[in-house]
Amino acid sequence: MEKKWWKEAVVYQIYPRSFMDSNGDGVGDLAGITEKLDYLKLLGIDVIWLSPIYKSPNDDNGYDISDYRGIMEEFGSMEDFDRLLSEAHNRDIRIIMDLVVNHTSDEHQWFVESKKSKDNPYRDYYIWREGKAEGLRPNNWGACFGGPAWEYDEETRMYYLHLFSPKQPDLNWENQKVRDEVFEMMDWWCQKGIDGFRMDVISMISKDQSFPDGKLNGGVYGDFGPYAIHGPKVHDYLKEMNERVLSKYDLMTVGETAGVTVEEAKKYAGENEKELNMVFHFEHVEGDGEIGKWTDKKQELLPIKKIFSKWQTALADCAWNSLYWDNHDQPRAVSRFGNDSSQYRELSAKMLATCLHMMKGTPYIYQGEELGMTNFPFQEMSQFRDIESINSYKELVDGGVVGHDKMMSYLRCKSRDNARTPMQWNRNIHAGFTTGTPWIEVNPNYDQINAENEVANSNSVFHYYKKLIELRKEYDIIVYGSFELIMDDDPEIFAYIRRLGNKKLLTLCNFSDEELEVRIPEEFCGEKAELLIHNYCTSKGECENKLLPYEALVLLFTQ
Ligand code: TEU
Ligand code: CA
Repeated sequence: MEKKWWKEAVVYQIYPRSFMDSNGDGVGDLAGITEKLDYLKLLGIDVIWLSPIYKSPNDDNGYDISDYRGIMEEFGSMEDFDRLLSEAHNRDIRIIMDLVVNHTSDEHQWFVESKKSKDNPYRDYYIWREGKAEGLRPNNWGACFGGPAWEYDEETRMYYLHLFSPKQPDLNWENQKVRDEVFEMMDWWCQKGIDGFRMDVISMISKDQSFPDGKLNGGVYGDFGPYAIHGPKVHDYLKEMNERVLSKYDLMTVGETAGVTVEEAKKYAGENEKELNMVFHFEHVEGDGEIGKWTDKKQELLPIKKIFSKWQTALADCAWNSLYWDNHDQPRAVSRFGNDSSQYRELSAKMLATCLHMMKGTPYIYQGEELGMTNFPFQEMSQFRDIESINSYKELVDGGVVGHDKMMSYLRCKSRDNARTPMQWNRNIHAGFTTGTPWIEVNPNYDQINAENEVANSNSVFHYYKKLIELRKEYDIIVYGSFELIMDDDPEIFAYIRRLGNKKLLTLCNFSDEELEVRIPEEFCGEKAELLIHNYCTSKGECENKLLPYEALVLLFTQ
């Protein structure tokens, strides 16, 4: 496998709104990020993925962009961005930008023009269709944040497509001019010296132009999935993007591709496909829902393990994996996959980190994950800011599908706002995130869980992540070794072997709160082993046959 810097890197995702507020307006900003670069350097990460910082009316916290070449006023200015980029580069930290080009904001100048008339030069920048008949939408598709995917416009008496909110109209990628604009804009950022892109819902940019009705699946609206995800021309468009922009620079690219299968991923991220470096699949974070994405049940390990193992094996020689437990759209990893009780929070956060970082692929850390930050104890709807949470409540509770209490339980478990509460820096008011009033409440557990404590305590979750990152730099086998799942059917233990040259790496993780018997494979017994990392302080023999609650360890064998 070819060596690449982005295969050896660890990425840290920043959700700027919630990272650090430098001027007391309650909203995180670019200067705040710059202030914290030394913290990130100490952690040891190589790349920052910046969630959107562009001009935006914030219907979806920046994922609705009104100017791709301007900075959101709340976040600062272009000078602040340039300073952040150069200060990051001074510390050997690269920055990749969120590229949101499936849709724009309805306040983007292109859409403002597009709406004006049927013969406006920007009309075909978006997807306009006549209704099927008077008062009937072009088809039955539903939007991701609730309601129909078509919005009627009085002015020209036509509908425009929005797969997300009505304030996020979909761009028409069929139009060469749209592609030209997007590629020029990307090139402009590359010229500035950025290091790559995370591409928002990039799998949705090509739509079946016959716009057929979707299956209802028991709901009111049809599923656009088969006609708008991995659509007919998506790979042509990405090849064109690669040829015209990506191939001219030394970039890292990762596509957000919900619903992607292994076969499809090989097209997006295959080593010889000339599209992207890697994709985010969603199989381990989706599919647990009872009503849509909503559930309040804990996921079982077995299916998760099978999913990871499938991806590890399937992409082994032909593409590259991304590795993540959470991001700004998902609940907190330790609350979801670990155990956030005071007894097991730290142990299970470290266990999850071990399990993920020792697999093959590029690991992504979501801000606060390195502190073991938890979900938020939401009590009432007024505490939510996320359009998805608020709309889902309206649709499901006001619509009589579930009761208030059940919905609150769903939201506490899966609301995107769990990930969006402010970063917990210290024990000062609002966790040191802001001197003003934070745009969303700070988790009340910040007096115990905060960066200052974590950095000061060498046994913390933070220092554990730091160690994992150091190990990746030291041992090639962690980056390039092959992967083999062992103890396949064990419902509580996630164990695997990596191999490279004369080295073998054994990772053992207990996902339960019980002490478990474990049988270490014969081939390891009696061999000389080095304990690379361990989340308990006790010593460990290589053939020990017990795993303590949430225990995780990594053993290196050299032949
Ligand atoms: O998310 C795309 C996506 O697939 C979401 O529908 C995701 O499944 C959902 O948030 C889970 O609850 C991206 C961004 O990451 C998200 O923040 C944006 O809201 C969305 O695109 C629209 O740009
Ligand atoms: Ca601010």
